[in-house]
Amino acid sequence: MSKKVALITGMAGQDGSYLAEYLLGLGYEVHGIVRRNSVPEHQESRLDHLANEISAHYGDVTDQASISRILNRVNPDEIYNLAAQSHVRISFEIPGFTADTNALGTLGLLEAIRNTGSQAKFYQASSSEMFGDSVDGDYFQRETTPMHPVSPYGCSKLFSYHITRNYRKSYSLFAANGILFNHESPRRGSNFVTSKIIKTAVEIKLGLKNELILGNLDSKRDWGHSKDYVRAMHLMLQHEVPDDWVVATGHTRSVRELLELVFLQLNLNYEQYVKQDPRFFRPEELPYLKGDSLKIRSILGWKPEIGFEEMISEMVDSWSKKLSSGLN
Ligand code: F7E
Repeated sequence: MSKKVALITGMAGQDGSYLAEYLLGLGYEVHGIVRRNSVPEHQESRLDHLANEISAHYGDVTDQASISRILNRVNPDEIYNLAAQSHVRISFEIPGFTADTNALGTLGLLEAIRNTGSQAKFYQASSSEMFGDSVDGDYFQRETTPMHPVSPYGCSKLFSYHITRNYRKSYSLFAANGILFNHESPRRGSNFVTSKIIKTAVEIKLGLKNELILGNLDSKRDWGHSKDYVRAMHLMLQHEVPDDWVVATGHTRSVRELLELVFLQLNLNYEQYVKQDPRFFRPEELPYLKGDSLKIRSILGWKPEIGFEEMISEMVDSWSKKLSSGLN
């Protein structure tokens, strides 16, 4: 039997790199789209170890011609749209770019699928940020919870969520939405709160820094591991019908609890080092996320395998190794 072919947009990101690894392990031929970057070393560092096994194509979801060309060339069975401007606070500073990439980029991909007659199944990386300040009476967010986003990022992702559903119905595309809650790993960018806290705490431990400057410490998030979440993406495209699925751990913790845990692992007291700066607050904050992933657990048999403490230890170890060997 010939190999299944997958195309991943945003392959050089945290999730893209784990998904590429996972699909290679399942015997897929893996293609990915990577954007041009002025520092080539930054472009594919998460993919270096896979360089001989994957095919990387220069392109951009905002460049319709590049997308159609790659689609025709690769002829994928499955497309995973992970390309995005994924930083929520930064989306307030570059709302137009965020909307072009995260919203119109998805529309362009769906149009390319429709126009090229591709039979590919389509995965859209939707986000818990779409819920905004909305939560059900039992303090969970789930597939049926109303969505009231509170950031340009959340608004752009909500457009993509709806256009994916719209193309599913209008043109009978196999187009699925994964509504993923926060997910982290040693490959998480260092300006997201988990990596920022862990990296800086390790720097403090090594005597390289003496303070950690943060924004809101009271917001709560449902943090899982990226490796677990890419398995969920793949499962959604193996189901007989396309649908929308929440992926979450069902536990929520505040940024302050995360701080305590990380500093404790390094035998430090966070209160001696943490300062707050309005620069890192958002014009509108999403205060609370806790996901109910009963649907994907019961229908697709997915469940997370890596616990929160284990993930944090893995990230602390990884940053400790990188920083004590002079890498960062
Ligand atoms: O912030 C607070 C911040 O940037 C988490 C993305 O993957 O998940 C992610 O979005 C919380 C927020 O992630 C700092 O205000 C405090 O309440 O790690 P984050 P996020 O905004 O939740 C969703 C599901 C996505 O889809 C996104 O793509 O931490 N916080 N002080 C801070 N956050 C940052 N980044 N930096 C601080 O200094």
